[in-house]
Amino acid sequence: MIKQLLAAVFGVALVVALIVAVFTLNQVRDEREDLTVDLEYRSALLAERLHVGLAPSFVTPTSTTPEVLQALVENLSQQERLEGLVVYDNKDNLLAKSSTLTDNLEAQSELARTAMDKDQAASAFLRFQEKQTYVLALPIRQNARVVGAMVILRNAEHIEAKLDMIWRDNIFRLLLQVLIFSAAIGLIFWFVFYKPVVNLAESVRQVRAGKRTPEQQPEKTPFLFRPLIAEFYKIMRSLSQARFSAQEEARLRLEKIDTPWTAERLREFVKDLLKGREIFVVSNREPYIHTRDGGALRYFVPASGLVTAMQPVMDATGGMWIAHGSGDADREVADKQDKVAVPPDEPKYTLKRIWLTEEEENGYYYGYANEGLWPLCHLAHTRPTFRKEDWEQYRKVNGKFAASILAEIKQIENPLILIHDYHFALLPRLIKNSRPDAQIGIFWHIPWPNAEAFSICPQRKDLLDGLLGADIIGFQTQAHCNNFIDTVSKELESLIDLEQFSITREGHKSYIKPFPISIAFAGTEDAGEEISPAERRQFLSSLGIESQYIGLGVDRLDYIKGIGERLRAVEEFLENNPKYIKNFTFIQIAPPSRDQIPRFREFGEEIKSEVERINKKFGANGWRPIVLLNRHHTHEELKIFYSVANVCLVTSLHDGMNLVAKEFISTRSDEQGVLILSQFAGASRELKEALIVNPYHVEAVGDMIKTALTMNPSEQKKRMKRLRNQIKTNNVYRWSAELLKAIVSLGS
Ligand code: ADQ
Repeated sequence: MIKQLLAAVFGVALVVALIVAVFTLNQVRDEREDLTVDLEYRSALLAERLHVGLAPSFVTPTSTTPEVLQALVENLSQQERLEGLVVYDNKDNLLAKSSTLTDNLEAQSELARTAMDKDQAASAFLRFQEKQTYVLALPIRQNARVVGAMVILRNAEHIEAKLDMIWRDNIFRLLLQVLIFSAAIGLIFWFVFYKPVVNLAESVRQVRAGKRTPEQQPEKTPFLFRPLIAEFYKIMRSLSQARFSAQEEARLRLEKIDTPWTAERLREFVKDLLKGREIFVVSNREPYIHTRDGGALRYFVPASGLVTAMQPVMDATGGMWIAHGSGDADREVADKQDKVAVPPDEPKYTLKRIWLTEEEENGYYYGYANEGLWPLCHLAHTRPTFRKEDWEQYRKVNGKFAASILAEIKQIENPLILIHDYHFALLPRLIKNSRPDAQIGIFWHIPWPNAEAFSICPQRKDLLDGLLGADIIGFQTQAHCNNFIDTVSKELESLIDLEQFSITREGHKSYIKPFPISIAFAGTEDAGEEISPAERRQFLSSLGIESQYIGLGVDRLDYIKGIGERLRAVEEFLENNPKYIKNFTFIQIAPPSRDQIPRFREFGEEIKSEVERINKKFGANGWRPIVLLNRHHTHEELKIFYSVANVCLVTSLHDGMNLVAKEFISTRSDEQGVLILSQFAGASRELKEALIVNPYHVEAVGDMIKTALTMNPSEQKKRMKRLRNQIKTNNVYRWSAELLKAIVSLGS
């Protein structure tokens, strides 16, 4: 807006300046002419008078001595206040000159000669003795014969001074005009355009946010915008009606269980379920991260299924999300209580940020959570590291989050709290001890290992006790629930009910239930996603790929994802099926993850050198069997990769669920493409129509790539259809609904 205003002011200033310049040039030209004519006229009269005084000195035989002539010249020059007077005889000899003339008189004598030759006055403006000077030469006649010449020099400085003054005055006037015009434009812009547009935008925003219904168009609207505002009010009323109908429809749909879950349906469901109660969500990663990008304040939503799952719930309840403030501009936008209203463009709920010191983040997040619990829960043969100092930080940070939550729920009866993931195993107990009336659920996104594997953890009893402070402990699969029950029975004194799948400890009962997480796919948003063969070719050639067959892997660069095994399976496949050489390319998207941790960094290096090794082995004539892309890709970008792949490989060594498998399926509205899926990913329990593999069995995975690439289109279609139906029915909106229903229905 400011830019447009400045441009308008600049434009007007330019036009005014041009007009003033043309006008001033004219004025200066006229003024110069007038002043010159005046000077010439006065000089001519003066010259006549001087001629009378000087002519007698030329009577021959001369009676005037050079001294007398000199005295006469000095005298006349002073009398008439001349810059100087010079007298020549008709042979160009200088006879006398005023003593004030010190510079070279070449130009003057030239002018005198011209005057004598032509027998008429000659004049010029000259810069002489650093002054603008008017020089007039006149022939001196005796009896109609030219006997000499006199040259008068007159000061002409006043002409330039006058012209300078005209320029100065006009420039001053110009500045004044620009100032007045700018102020006028600014005021007009503000009151006639900006204010009405801002008011209109605010009305539209409020209607869009559902904060008010569009009443009649206000009587007093600026004349200029009247037609536009009338149209806007019509659109707003339609929007409001459409929203009302959508809500009604969603409410009706709640009754029918066979329709897919959508964000709208979830919103309505949650409103109905919670009846005005607010929800408190806790996670390590925040849903909005603010950063400074070269001076500009920006925010982004981190790529995670969690935000998709929770956003409609938060929209509906207007609750609070408590998370670690990790953005470099997070503090700037938070208020004194560390809170910020989000989504930033259309606030619906509160994000409360918890600040962690570097020591806390290193110990709690990188140390205990990611070097301890992550490898402990994933059976991927990376040894967990349990450092005493990390554990202390983990406890401290869980305590810090607990204190913050307890302060927020102080005034709320039966507060509803949903905690996410392995970063907060101690939190349910810390809250429950202070607030037994709180309804607490925790969802463990990663696998729960078997009891024996878990038993190596020195802090296992504290972790289990911490988790058992929750009313509901959710896992991705039934197998993880079973492992958890076994672990508790082995480690803690408690009462286990296998009918209800509950654990009672010190009088408090926790239910253990599977809630397989999913993605937003509702099966209605897929129209138009298909990619034509020409677009596919063009996209691939932009990556330097000419192959006909494409394999794809999309993972964080994490040792649990089985990327190394997958690359060796590709190697095996090419070795056994040489006709695919130059005809098949495997694209691996793997941006670095948690690379402050040495094992994660080393893993990145291992993958890079594996790719180099295999590419060296098979690569020829510009073709490489593996293309490794290690920058972060947005979900939109990933969709294109999913669409062009003939086969997608998800070969995790162990994985809670794996959303990449589901995202690949949701993108394939063409019902083509094959998913190869690890039996150790939670997703394999639901996605039965995928080609299920043991990722450690590299040869078998290699053979499965061949099976996938040779699968006929009708078989692909049959499998993909079933896979898509499975995700459509069990999408993330349903996941949120089931989880909340379970927590709420238990009571405290
Ligand atoms: P993650 O281990 O991070 O999550 P996953 O479920 O595969 O694994 O992916 C999460 C999201 O990150 C997906 O939306 C995916 O698109 C995105 N993603 C993954 N790799 C990416 C890449 N290379 N570039 C861009 N985006 C990428 C943890 C558990 C999982 C569990 C989820 C959700 O480890 O088992 O499924 O939480 O509960």
